Amino acid sequence: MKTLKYLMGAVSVALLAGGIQSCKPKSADTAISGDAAAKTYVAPGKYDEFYNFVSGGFSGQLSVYGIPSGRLLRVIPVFSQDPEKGWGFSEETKPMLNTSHGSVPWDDLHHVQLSKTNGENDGRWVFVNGNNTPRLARIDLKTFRTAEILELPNSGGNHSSPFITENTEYVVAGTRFSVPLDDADGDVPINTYKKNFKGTLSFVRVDQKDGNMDIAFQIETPGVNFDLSRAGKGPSHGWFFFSCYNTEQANTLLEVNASKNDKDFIMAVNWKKAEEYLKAGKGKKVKVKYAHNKYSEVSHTSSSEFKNEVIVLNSKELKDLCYFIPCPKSPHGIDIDPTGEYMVSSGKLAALIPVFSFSKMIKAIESKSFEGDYSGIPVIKYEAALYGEVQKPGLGPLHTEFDGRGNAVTTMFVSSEIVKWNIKDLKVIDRQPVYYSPGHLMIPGGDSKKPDGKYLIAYNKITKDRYLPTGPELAQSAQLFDISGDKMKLILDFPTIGEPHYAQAIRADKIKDQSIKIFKLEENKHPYASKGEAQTKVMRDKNKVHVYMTAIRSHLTPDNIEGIRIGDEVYFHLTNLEQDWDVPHGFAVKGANNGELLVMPGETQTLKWVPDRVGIFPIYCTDFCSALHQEMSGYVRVSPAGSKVALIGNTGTNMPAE
Ligand code: K7E
Ligand code: CUA
Repeated sequence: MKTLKYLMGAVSVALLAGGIQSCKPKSADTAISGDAAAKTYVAPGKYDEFYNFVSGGFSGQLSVYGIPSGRLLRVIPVFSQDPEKGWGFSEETKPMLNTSHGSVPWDDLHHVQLSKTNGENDGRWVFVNGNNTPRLARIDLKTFRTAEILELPNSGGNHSSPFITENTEYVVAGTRFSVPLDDADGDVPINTYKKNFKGTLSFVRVDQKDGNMDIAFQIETPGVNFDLSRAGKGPSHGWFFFSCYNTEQANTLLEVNASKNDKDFIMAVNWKKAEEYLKAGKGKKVKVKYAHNKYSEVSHTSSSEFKNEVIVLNSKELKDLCYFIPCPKSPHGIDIDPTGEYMVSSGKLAALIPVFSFSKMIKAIESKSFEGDYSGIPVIKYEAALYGEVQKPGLGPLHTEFDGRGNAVTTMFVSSEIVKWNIKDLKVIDRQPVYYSPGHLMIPGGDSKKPDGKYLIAYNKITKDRYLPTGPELAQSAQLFDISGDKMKLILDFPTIGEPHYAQAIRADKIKDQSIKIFKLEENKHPYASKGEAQTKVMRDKNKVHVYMTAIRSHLTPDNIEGIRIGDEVYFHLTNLEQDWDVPHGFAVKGANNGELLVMPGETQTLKWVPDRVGIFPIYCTDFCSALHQEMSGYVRVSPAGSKVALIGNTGTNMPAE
């Protein structure tokens, strides 16, 4: 971010010299309207109007906030182990973090996409991206849990991801960093970037019944950096648009070397055409290795499958598949308005916002209004695709959302403001300061055909003086605006977890009634489930000991276990027998190296424990479940290797004293 500021220094000096106002934020107090508290107050016992799904950035998780209250409702673990939920610690969830590199228990999550039907949020799933070790995840909105994680081969930095088509046909992911493809010899000098490095765009098919993802095909592109993308909709359905930077193909000191070209590109991809090429067998099979992890809410277990092939279409060889549109200057985003006709791109180093017209782009392609090609791909003339430019919008435009009333709102990173402008006449209507340096912004449904233009949230990168100091690190600040009137009004600040990038929100009534409350015990297909205390037991299989255990208020069965020996691997398979909403039980054993469990009603989860010394080890429930929660405990006796102590597991029956 320092880099951007440094570069923007030059731009802003030039702008100031030209008489354009630099928009220093006013003081915080002046920006708040008098009725703000009433607008965000959700009385105790009342529900919020929207669920807001917010990326957790470097935390690798997704958080859910109620809007307008800004209350944190839940953190959904996705790409990182989570001690609050046991995610990645239980034997059942460990496979979800598998990749071709082994277990990767921490990633960087940037973008959030609600599933869509007819271009509107439908409340089935949320898709998110793992930015570092390229992965996509699908979260099921019945359970608010991660149901599937798919690794992406031939990718390095899964940033322009995950963006979805109008009916969730595809989840699409473009690589940020170009790299040699996985089947090429990657042991090449870095300065052979231009020759050896390639980009890829992955089109991942989504099964409409169960949401399962599968890589349908990838498109190999020239080596540039893909930053963000959006699907067309309505008239532009069938096309996908990606913003690209580093068209200079620099491999070092990108802050200078990738900022040389006056224009970079938007890449327009005709994915309907790609489907035709795929059908016609024009793809090339490429050897790769990637993990595909799925969680089942029936067996309460997950599994990893390793796959080793993808089909790649070549953007250079296959005609009419990809086109470039020049776009000033290192664009960070591309956003398509609700009608599907206007494409807004924000060059973060540009002093204007270009708006492209889909219909003009199609005409330009038909009439071959090209200015040449880039690595064999036609480059459409800028003016031929341009609808117009928003002049003097502010400094450092990044991301745009739409209010459904013909307006767009764009974040200005450098001038720390959000700017509302009209899509038709491209005139700025309103600008409001934010504190400070906004990245993404979010209007519920703001990327869909039907935005819910009542609220807007700016996700700011720099918090500085907004909250009480908490040492060198401060929670990132989100700011809620009422945008129902002509002027956008700041009504709430709230802190977020991790660094929020994109977020999406949906009306609560589209989700809340489908949210499940318990897992039905009789439907539990976990191989080690105990569906009643009568089914609990302790079984030895060589050095593996399986403890079939249950939890119900307020005891564990068994709670006295003997006959464990040094050298054993002990598996505690804990089934929560409760069939009541919101009564989890937890499990912990002293000395366990890999954490604890948290088990939902009707569910079974497993903790693996390898005792390292002889002695008595307490076990207990970690979730304060009842008045006698403190009594919900027991002991495990560990004896030396070769000991003759009998293997037993009891609750409430004492053996005769020795
Ligand atoms: Cu933060 Cu979408 Cu990764 Cu812009 S990106 S801010
Ligand atoms: Cu169960 Cu505390």
